[in-house]
Amino acid sequence: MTRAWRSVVALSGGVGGARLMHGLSRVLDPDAITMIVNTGDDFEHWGLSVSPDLDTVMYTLADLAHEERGWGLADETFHAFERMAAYGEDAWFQLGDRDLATHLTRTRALRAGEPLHAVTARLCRALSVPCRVLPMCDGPCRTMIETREHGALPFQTWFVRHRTQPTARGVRFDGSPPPAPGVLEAIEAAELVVVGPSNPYVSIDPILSLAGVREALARRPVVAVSPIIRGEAVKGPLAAMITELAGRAPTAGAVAAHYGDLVRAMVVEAGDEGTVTGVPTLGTRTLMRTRADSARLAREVLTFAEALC
Ligand code: FO1
Repeated sequence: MTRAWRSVVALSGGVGGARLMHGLSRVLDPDAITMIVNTGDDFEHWGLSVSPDLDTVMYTLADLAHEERGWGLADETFHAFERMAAYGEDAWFQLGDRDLATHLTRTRALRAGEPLHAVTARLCRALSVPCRVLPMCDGPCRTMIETREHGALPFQTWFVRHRTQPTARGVRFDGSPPPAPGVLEAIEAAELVVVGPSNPYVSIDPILSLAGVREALARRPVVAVSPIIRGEAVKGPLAAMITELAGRAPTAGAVAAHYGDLVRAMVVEAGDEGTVTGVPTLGTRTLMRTRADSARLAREVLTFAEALC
């Protein structure tokens, strides 16, 4: 990577996106990158406002995340969770004891009228997160999964409680608030936009659904990293969703086709290049198991992008 990037924007949701964001935050100047994070997964649980993708990105960027699981904190206990279960409270979504401090702080702030982007900035500062993290919006925009077996389910109910077993026949977003302050400005000022290896349907499409986002991206160079490797999702239900929702085989090419002319180029697993048509494609090792993997992939994406912009 030779170019000194000054303003890169990364769009992400879920664990894969957070890992690439970690890599980007280590190879770029921290002031040169803005993370725009999905909040479609957000929900109320135990009376608390929970923002899983924001917390996954925050914890990952702060080197506090549970490496193997990808969500929650590495150094964690679940005493409160066990006691809540003993009281007969919902016990299908595991909130750890230290993680609870994040949800309590966010919930109190939101109830006091502090917007989500402001409390996110405050939490990131407290955790020494090195770069700017923006929620896609401050207002509610909740991902709903339309399933054959149970009708419309809130995302976490489908993803965690039902373990994505109900067949996803459609995805919709309840709520159309404006993008959070700074989101459109960051995209418009970006030399490059990187779409992380996240689930396009439930992690990236919520961001694209917000007014002005697609139009702003259309004027910028956008490179997407495939979340599908040799026909499989690294994590989660994406392969089945592509089969059901797109009616085609789950390949990197299916992801590229879903994004359409939004992306100028794709980064895919070596060997998957042939599944993508119509855009320049880089094949490399895209599975990120370690922080070194994330930094290497980030460098390769940026070097590849240099030739495009
Ligand atoms: N995912 C699970 O599969 N089971 C859980 O119990 C769980 C708890 C949890 C707590 C905090 C948090 O920030 C994320 C959590 N996740 C859990 C992941 C969550 O469902 C995310 O939405 C997914 O990682 C997809 O983005």
